[in-house]
Amino acid sequence: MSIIIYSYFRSSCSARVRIALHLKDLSYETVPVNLLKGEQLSEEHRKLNPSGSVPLLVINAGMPTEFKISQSVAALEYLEEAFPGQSILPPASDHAARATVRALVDIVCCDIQPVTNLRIMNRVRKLGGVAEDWNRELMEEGLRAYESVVADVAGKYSVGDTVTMADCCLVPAVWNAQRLSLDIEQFPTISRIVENMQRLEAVVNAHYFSQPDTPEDLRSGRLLLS
Ligand SMILES: N[C@@H](CCC(=O)N[C@@H](CS)C(=O)NCC(=O)O)C(=O)O
Repeated sequence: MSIIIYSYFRSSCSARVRIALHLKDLSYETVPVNLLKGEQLSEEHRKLNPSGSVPLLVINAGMPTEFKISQSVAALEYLEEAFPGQSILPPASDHAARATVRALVDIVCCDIQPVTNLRIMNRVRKLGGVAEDWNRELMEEGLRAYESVVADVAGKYSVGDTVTMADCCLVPAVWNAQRLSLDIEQFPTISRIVENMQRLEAVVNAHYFSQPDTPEDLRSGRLLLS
């Protein structure tokens, strides 16, 4: 079996899936798609992923069973179901905890990322707006909601003391917010969770600045295991 991820080093949606792949100790190949060059919108990429985005996960379990997953949350759910290893959801019997994890995933993946995506930033600019301000405000609002939920349920990570897919989604969202100089310390629980996550090898390996397509001048900013 082989796993290929079409990915861009600084894509938060790709990083979610990379973190999960590493947590589950799965080896994979990266095919870089340069979002700044618009490669995601090429006919060739759209044939693979009609949404014109990354990540795209291609699972080849031997012909003719190759299949593609073109949405990152579906990819996380697939990895959880298909590969036992380290679980990224609470036990199936804990319905409440699973629902909380999924609600947190949705805060990031429905309320924050889609409205701050590159294609939206480009549209905001076209309409005369300042895309960075737009993004900062929406990220702050979304992370505030995340903080209120985790303030009640977090342990070492977002829901208790075990890493879940919520954490896989949170960490890259915070990296993006930090890039726009959003003060993350205003969210003490999120700050603690991210600090704990960044101690994991899986997160270090999935970091923006350690990818095959990371430009040389950014590699020195990669996370290091502490
Ligand atoms: N709902 C999709 C969103 C994917 C997405 O928007 N990916 C971003 C990178 S994080 C992208 O490819 N953006 C390119 C663009 O906006 O043109 C998922 O979760 O996979």
